[in-house]
Amino acid sequence: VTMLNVRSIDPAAQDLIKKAHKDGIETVWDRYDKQQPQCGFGSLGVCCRHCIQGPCRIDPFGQGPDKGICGATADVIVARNLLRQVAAGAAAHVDHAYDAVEALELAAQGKIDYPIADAGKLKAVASGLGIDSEGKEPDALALEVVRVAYGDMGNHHNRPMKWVSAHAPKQRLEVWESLGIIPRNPDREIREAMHQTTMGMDADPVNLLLATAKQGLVDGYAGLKLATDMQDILFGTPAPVVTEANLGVLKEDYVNLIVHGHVPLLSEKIVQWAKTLSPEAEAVGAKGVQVAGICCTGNEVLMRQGVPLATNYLAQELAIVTGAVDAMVVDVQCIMPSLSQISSCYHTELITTMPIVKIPGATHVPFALEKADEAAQEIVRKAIGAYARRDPNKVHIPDYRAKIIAGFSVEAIAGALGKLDPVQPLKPLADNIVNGNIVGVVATVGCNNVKVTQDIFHVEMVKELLKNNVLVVATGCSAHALAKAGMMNSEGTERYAGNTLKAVLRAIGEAAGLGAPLPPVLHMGSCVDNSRIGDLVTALANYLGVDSAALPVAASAPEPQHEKALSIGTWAVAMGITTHLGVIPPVLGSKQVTELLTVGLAEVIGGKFYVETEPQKAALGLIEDIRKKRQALGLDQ
Ligand code: NFS
Ligand code: SF4
Repeated sequence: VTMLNVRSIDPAAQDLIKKAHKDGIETVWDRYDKQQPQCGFGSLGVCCRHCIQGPCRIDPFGQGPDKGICGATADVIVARNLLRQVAAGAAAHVDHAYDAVEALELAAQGKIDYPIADAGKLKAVASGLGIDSEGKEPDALALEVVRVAYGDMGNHHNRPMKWVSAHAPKQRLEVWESLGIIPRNPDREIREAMHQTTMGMDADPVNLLLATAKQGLVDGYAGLKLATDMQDILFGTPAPVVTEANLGVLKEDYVNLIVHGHVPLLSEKIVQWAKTLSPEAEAVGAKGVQVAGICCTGNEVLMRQGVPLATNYLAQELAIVTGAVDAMVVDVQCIMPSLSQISSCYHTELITTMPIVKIPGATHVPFALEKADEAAQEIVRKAIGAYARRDPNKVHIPDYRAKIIAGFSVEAIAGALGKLDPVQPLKPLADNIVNGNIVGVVATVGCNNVKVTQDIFHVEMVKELLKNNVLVVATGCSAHALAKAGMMNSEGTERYAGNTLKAVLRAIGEAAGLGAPLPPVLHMGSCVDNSRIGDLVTALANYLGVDSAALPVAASAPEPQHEKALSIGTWAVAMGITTHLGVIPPVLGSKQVTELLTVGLAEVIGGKFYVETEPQKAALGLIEDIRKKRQALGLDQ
């Protein structure tokens, strides 16, 4: 889906790509061109470097070697590579979640300056885990919750993780149990995946794919769900906020500070200190400090603090090309190393913060929970200091921004629906799905990928879904794309939603007191917040008394790039959900693995991957899948 010579459909990005060329800046698209042609073996997943007798590669045309030196076939090599990728994605999310658990522990012990913001969520999480919160102070209760989380992280027995058994749909637990894929302890499972895929281990593609499915569950519960729960307790459960998206949110007369990465532990502090230190910005002639977000850290502070979105993954470099970004602070994941070279061409201070993410050329301000306020102040002051060095001749802020309503946690959705039915808040949604006003729900998630014209797949596919009365919920860089395209506001409902969907969104909007329809795409947060989508699916399944695999619900990562997108997708498939990918992952070198992922898996686990590289076709394919599920439930004749 690359439109000839079009790198992006985002007008701000288009504008800045031109400026990058004028300024002599090399971007991700230029480097992509220099990589052409990309290796065919790698693209098909048939190269192996798991031991140093290799590298080995299989000839996909059947004329050269059909086995690696040790005898591994294409099926084995592809399946092993996939398992490692999914395990790496899960590792990133589990590491993120672990940091959040640690933060909650230290907060509850009073050792760090992070007050527990949401005692209500704490109680809800505790009760989900079977902990009685009666008469307990939040700090004491939080420590009990933390103990369960650490219990999962350090579980040395063969019992299932509590975070899984407490939160998964009941029918799903039975399916996973029968397949033997319920995780015990995330670190152990990830370690086992590395072991299982090293030289001379598992040579059974089916067994390797089941292990991959298990990693999906590690990701979904020990990563996404755990991280979101901890972060909501610490920083609050999102509620609707109104702001704007796209690089036009940067302001010429303000200090512009961008937060980029994934973990809100530091960015929450930065948002707070940017307000407090605003007088210092005024002292250097700026009107204040404007914070804006890139990637999932951006989504986190958007959802809870209403901070505007700057842009998504593929345009991170272009933010600096505006010449108006005084500082960009990064934490973990999806951070292009090129940011350092590009910021050196402008006045931008690039600041790394984490011990496992250092980039030569960037300033490193070490972040530790115990000294979070100090680090945040230092970073805001660096941004203010850089403002004076800004070169007005290099500044160009493209004047594009779209109004957005975000903050749709499950709690917020239930709150809005509760205006229609306070006793059973899910009933209005379920009823409208059952009667067909809402044909189904599709979650669009994941990244941008340089192989696809930026944002085009997200936007074009979602247009088609909305037109066909499918409600869309979004997270990650997909949410950014749809926000920038004007699909997260009430005008978007009038413009894009089919008639019956529009009527439902109008009714909910009126009842919720918005005075306008609910947006047709609900922003549910960052990539770890895919747990919120999981919670919504679980709640709907429980409400209707069916397996999540039976629901008229589908998922899509239209432009996936990261291993995390694969691990999230694997979790969705394990939930029994058909999961579309708009970019082909490196598996086509094995017929058997490809067949299992797209067909065979469905027989055992209920969900499957669906690959389609054309947006309209993908939308129609997902709708067809949803229609089949409706029929099976007896909703459509
Ligand atoms: Ni998700 Fe978020 Fe974006 Fe992809 Fe990267 S930011 S965790 S991985 S690129 S959506
Ligand atoms: Fe080659 Fe086997 Fe070693 Fe892989 S593990 S590099 S296929 S010999």
